[in-house]
Amino acid sequence: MPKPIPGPISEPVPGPEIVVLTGAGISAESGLGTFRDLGGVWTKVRLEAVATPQAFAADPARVQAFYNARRRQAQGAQPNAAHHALARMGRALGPRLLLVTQNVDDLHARAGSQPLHMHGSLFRAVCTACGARHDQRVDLDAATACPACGAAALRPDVVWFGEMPQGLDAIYGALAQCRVFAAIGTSGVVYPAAGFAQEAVAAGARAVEINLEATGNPAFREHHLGPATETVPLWVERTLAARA
Ligand code: BJW
Ligand code: ZN
Repeated sequence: MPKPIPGPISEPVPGPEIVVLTGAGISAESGLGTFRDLGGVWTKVRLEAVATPQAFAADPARVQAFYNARRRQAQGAQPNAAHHALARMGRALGPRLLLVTQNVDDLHARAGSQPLHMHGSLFRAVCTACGARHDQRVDLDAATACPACGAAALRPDVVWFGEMPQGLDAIYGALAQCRVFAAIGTSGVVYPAAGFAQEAVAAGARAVEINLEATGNPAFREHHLGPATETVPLWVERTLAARA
């Protein structure tokens, strides 16, 4: 019997050791409002009127105006010490860190990270006619033509209630193998992100909460409470030092 010829030996590709999930709280000190805190976005505008596919079908101009204003506001904001600390962590860990954000602003990218935007981005548009995605830096309206197919059918590439978040396969793959899961500045009320801590803990990870105040999710065994610009840089330095 001929011996099987061994194939090339391939090194296993290292997966993320640390998964970080960020929410609106990380951008609060950059001047961008959160959703559910006092004075937050959903205390001023009914989410059903702007953040569902039904709202867009009923009143596209209103929804476009809401996101045009949010895009302009994000453009006027600057990344803060928490965004910069996570970018430093990304440079130190490379593929061993997966940074997932629920935020649609671009402050992580401007600090030097390449986050997975699970709720989309204000700086992309998607065509409802052909599905093409495009960079979007300026206001959108009903007349804006899709550069791919020419249809006036662009919408912000953000994930509304009832729509499927983006990148879930990569996220659940990382949650299944990470050692540490950290949630930063998120209230943990919107699913599926609200279930990530439990998912990671069930797979053997330690879940860390970094927030102004504890959210009460029992999956978190470690809490760093205070403003993100203070807690995140400290947590990043400690975490990197512990690995060195
Ligand atoms: C600081 C700080 C400082 C302040 N330092 N911290 C019933 C039960 C369960 C689920 C459902 C249900 N009915 C419907 C659902 C599903 C629904 C859902 O979860 N609804 C709940 C509200 C009940 N989810 C969906 O529809 C999602 N899709 C979906 O589920 O698809 C099906 C599916 C099935 C199975 C598997 C996978 C998928 C889509 C959700 C889309 C959410 N979209 C939005 C809008 C995006 C565009 C936009 O920006 O306009 O995403 S809503 C809004 O909430 C936005 C945010 O990303 C998201 C989360 O908010 P976040 O970031 O947590 O902000 P806040 O304001 O809530 O919290 C801020 C936190 O920061 C607080 O904790 C503060 O303490 C803290 N903080 N300052 C540190 N300086
Ligand atoms: Zn198109």
